[in-house]
Amino acid sequence: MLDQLRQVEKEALAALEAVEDSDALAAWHRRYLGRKGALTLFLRSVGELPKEERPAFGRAANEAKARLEAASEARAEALRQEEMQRELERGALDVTLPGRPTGPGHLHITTQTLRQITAIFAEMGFQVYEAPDVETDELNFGLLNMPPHHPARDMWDTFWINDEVLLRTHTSPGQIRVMRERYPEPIRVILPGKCYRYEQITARSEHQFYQVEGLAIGHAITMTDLIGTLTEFARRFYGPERRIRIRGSYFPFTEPSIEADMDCILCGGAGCRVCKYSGWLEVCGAGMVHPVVLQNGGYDPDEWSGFAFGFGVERPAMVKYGIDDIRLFYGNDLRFLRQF
Ligand code: FA5
Repeated sequence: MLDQLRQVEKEALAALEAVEDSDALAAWHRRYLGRKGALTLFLRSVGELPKEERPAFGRAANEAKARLEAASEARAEALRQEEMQRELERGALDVTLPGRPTGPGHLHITTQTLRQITAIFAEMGFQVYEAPDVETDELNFGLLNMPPHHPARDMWDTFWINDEVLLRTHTSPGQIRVMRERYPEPIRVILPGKCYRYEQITARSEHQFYQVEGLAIGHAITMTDLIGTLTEFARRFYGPERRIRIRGSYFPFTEPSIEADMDCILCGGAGCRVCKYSGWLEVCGAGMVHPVVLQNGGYDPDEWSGFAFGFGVERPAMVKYGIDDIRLFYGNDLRFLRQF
C-alpha cells in the first residue's frame, strides 16, 4: 500500500508540472485531491488495513496530501506570475505611458484674502505678528480685562483642552503677547490667525474661522488714527468709494469701544438683501486699548495709548465675492474653490 501511495504521489507531482493553466489545475485537483481523487480514496481505504498498519499508513497518506496541496499552491502562484508576464508582453499594461497630469492648484480663497489684507496693512506700516491658536484662559480672557465669571466671557465659548488651556476665541490674546515682547517700543502690528468658537454652524458662522487683529501703541495715538486706518483699509479692500460709519459698542478690552460699518458694496447704501435693507455692512469691532490691558502688556497707560481692531476673514471675503454661505469655504468642493 505504501508503495502504491508513493507511486500516486509521484504521478501527481509529474502531472502538476504539466499543468499550464487554471482549468488544468482545477482538473488536476479533482483528479488527485477531490472527493473522488486518487489520494482521497487512499485515505478512505485506511479502514481496510490491518489495525497495526493503520497509523503509519494514515500518517504517510496525510503527509503526502499536505505535500501535494503545497505543490498545487506553488503551481497556482507560478501560473499567476506567468499570466501577468504574458499580459505585460501583450502590452495590456503599458508602464511607460505617462500618468494623467494633475493641474497646478492655487491658493485657497482664505489665503488669498489674508494676503490681500496683509499687503494693505503692510503699506500702512503694520508688521505681521503670529500668535498661537492654543492659548491659556488668562491670555484669552483674564489679561484682556475679563476675570473669571465676567459676563462678557459668555459671548466667546470655546473648546477647552483642560481647565486652563483652550483654543483661542479671537486673535486678541496676541495683543498681550506682542506688547510683552516689544515693550518699550511703539507697536504697529496685525495678528492674523485661526479662531475657534463653540457655536452653531450656520450660513454665516463656522466653529473655526480666521480673524485679523490690529494693534497700534504709541505716545499720542487717538481714535482719529483708528478711524483713518479702518477707512483706508475699507477703501483699499472693497473699493475707493467706500464710506465708513462708527457706532458705539462694548468690548472689555477697549475703552471706548466702537463698531465700524461701511456702506453696502452691493446697493451703495440704498438697502438690499445683503445689508438686510440697512444700507450698511459691519466691518469690525475696535476701540482704544483699555488702560488695564495696556498695563497687563507692560505699557504705562499714563504715557502710552493705542487702538485695536479685530475682524473676520471669511465674512469680508463673502461680501467682496458675493458668497452666501460660509460653509463653502472648508467644504472642499473644487467647483467652489476653482472660482477664486
Ligand atoms: C472679537 O472677536 C473681538 N476680539 C474683536 C476686537 C478686537 C474688538 C480688538 C476690539 C478690539 P467679535 O466676536 O465680534 O469680536 O468677532 C470679530 C469678527 O470675527 C466678526 O465681525 C466676524 O467677522 C468674525 N467672526 C466671529 N464669529 C465668527 C464665526 N462663528 N464664523 C465666522 N466669523 C466669525
